[in-house]
Amino acid sequence: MRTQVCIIGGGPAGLLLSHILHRAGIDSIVLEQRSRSYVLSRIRAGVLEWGTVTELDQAGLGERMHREGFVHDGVLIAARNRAIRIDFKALLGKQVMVYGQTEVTHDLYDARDAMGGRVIDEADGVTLHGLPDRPFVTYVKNGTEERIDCDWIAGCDGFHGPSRQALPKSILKTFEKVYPFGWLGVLSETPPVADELIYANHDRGFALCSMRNEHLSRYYLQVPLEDRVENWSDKAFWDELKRRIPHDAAANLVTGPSVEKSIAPLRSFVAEPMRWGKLFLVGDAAHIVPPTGAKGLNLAVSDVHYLSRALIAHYRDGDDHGVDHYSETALARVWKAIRFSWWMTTLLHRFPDQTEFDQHIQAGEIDYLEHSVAARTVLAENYTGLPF
Ligand code: RFL
Ligand code: PHB
Repeated sequence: MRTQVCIIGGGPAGLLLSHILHRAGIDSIVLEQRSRSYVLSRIRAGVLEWGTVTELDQAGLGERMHREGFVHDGVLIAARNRAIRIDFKALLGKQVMVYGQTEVTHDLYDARDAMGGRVIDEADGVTLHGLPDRPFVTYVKNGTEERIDCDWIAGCDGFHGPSRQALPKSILKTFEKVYPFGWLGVLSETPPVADELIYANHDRGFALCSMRNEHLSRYYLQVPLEDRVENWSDKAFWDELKRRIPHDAAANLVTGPSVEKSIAPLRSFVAEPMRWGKLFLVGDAAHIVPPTGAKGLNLAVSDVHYLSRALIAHYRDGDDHGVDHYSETALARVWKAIRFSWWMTTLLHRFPDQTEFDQHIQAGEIDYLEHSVAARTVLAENYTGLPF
């Protein structure tokens, strides 16, 4: 087989890239290791920056999002039984969209199907060859090895995929910070506790109240890294959540059976460069942020924004400026999101080795947020998303 762009990974980054390229007349094939039902059952992100909303709109993918998503004007940062409202709309005239990654992925698969896009699922043993200059990809489907020749490879295969590993050690530089805790997440078919998200700093650890729609809520608790889902009955989860959020929210909380429960570790990670010859790294393949800033999916979309424009300029105008500068352009935005996500994580969590000094700094920072419009504006500007 032959295509212009071989895309490894059928998550949001890979599917969106394939879709935007297709609309510009550029051919691609997406290779996904998992089954479609598996990809569509993963519960992940919930908050879209407005830049992400606009990108999806421009790709003709926004119809259901605008019908079923929820536009939020702000979030609440809670500590010591008080809630500070970060009013994006009043501070900056900006908003975010609450619309689950599962739904975004659904819309992307539907759009790929409608245009006859080639997405090959359950592709095993995907291997990159011929880099940096003469790329091709092999994989195994139904026991048969297949080969795809291509002009470019887009590595959209997440943190554990093979694309980043294809860069030689002499070229690849990685930066990592692993946090000493994880997030225990619960999805429940209950109404959200509040109209907006609540990020809670508490002596017992961080908690987050999020949502998918009027009947579906998503909650998270900071837990020790070595903790297990089996240690948490639904009752234990709800009891602990009530302790960590403001009393009035706890009094409003509607509990019910969990429909999903999982633990995710938190890390910050960046791989540089994001391009090596004919290989690009996109989304989680190149960088990971802790979920506290709600940035992971949004960064995947901004990478796709830069790369799709670069490839369109390459094929349409023979202009390689975007391709040549993809890595530095994407990384400039990535590092700002890495910084913000690290800052939100540091502001809101209890660290096992936190000294009294550290706790006073944290309390001072939250107090500053409460009393400074400038501080709230900085948070709002980063949370709603820096420009592409
Ligand atoms: P994905 O979604 O991981 O997709 C990569 C795809 O590549 C496939 N793959 C392979 N395919 C072929 N061959 C191989 N060898 C392969 N190896 C892997 C995988 O099966 C998969 O389908 O990466 P992508 O597309 O870059 O998208 C990134 C986002 O999924 C991720 O950043 C977000 O989910 C992060 N995230 C959040 N982001 C936000 O913007 N806002 C949020 O509110 C938010 N909350 C979250 C999150 C992530 C979380 N977890 C579980 C990590 C909350 C949580 C709890
Ligand atoms: C979610 O709804 O899953 C969610 C929302 C905001 C975050 C992280 C996760 O910061």
